[in-house]
Amino acid sequence: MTLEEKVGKTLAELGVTDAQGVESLFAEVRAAMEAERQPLVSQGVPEGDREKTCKALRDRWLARKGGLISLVDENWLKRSPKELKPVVGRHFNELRQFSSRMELERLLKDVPAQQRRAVEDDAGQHWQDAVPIDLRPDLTLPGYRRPLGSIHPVTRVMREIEDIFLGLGFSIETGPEVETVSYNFDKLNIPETHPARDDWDTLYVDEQTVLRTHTSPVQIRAMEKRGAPLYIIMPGKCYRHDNPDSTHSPMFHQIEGLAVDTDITFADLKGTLDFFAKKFFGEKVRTRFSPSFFPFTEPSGEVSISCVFCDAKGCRVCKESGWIEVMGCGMVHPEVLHHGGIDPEKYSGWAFGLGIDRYAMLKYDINDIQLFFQSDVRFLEQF
Ligand code: FA5
Repeated sequence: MTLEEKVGKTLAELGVTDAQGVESLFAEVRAAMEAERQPLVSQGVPEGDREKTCKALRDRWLARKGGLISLVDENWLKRSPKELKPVVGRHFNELRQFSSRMELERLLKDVPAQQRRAVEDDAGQHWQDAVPIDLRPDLTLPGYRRPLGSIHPVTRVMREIEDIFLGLGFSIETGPEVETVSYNFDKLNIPETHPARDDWDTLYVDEQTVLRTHTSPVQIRAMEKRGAPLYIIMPGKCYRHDNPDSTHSPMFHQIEGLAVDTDITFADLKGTLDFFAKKFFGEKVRTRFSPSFFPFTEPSGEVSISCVFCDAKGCRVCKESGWIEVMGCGMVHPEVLHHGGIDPEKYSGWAFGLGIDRYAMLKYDINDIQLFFQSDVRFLEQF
């Protein structure tokens, strides 16, 4: 039986004969009233229809003639049996109070205006959501932007250097960061008693194992693995017992280069490294080779480039010298070739090693190496 049908009958016709029956009947009416009002309050009504909809609801419930409350009054209260009248009267009064929410003024206040938007579906039909406008996704807004990471400046420079040598026909080799003392020192012609060992002293894992101090041990590993001829570069992390300051980090990156073949001369080394420096720092850059010492190369040298900041005129970066030292290099020591299983009578080679972090500092004019390792997004997002 619908609510309209129920309020059209007397309590006796509805079979309600006691207070409990009366109570549940009135509860049903209140629930029905709320069920009609609540969706409008939460979802709103398009502005153009709001007044009309609210008025229709008000009239349905509160109209003097034919409104549901009037019918309750007529058929349930006025025509109730004498013994039920007090209880029906009490529930009716409560219902009257409850139904004040259906007054037009109150409805217009509680029911919000809905901005009706026509949405066209795939079939080209227009439809309107039943979902309140403020809960619907606004499809015209741009999507969520997930912050994209960027390539770390050290990685960027590493790749740039790799690309230059890959273009020259070199290939990439890698080796372990936790290295044996033998590969890190002995096979590179740095015996335990050699004073040069102190320069590269490092973090020992145990007596025979170190965190490698340079990428040079990969030279030996690659010679052993691949033999000659060999044209390789070896990038990776290195570790030293260095206190952190603006140019030193206990962990840093190097890239090593090695060419082994018949008839390799110092001229090949000079030509290749000059080409590399011009590719990396710019065509205007000049290179300067000066003597140095590394136990694993003979002769050994240092490569400097004309200062890219002052065009070799002298500035704070080049310490007024006009030159910046950028790598160590030399002809591979015959003893090292021998340790790598390559015949030094037949083959010769050159090698170089450079600090990638310092190259990144030069490239991007960064004055503190620590910035690379602090993971500060404000710094990193600039690259
Ligand atoms: C070497 O490590 C040699 N193995 C390089 C080499 C290879 C020479 C092959 C000849 C032939 P050196 O100790 O100078 O060399 O280090 C090379 C570069 O590593 C330095 O020029 C510097 O750029 C970088 N470097 C060294 N220590 C640190 C550190 N603590 N923090 C940042 N960079 C460093």
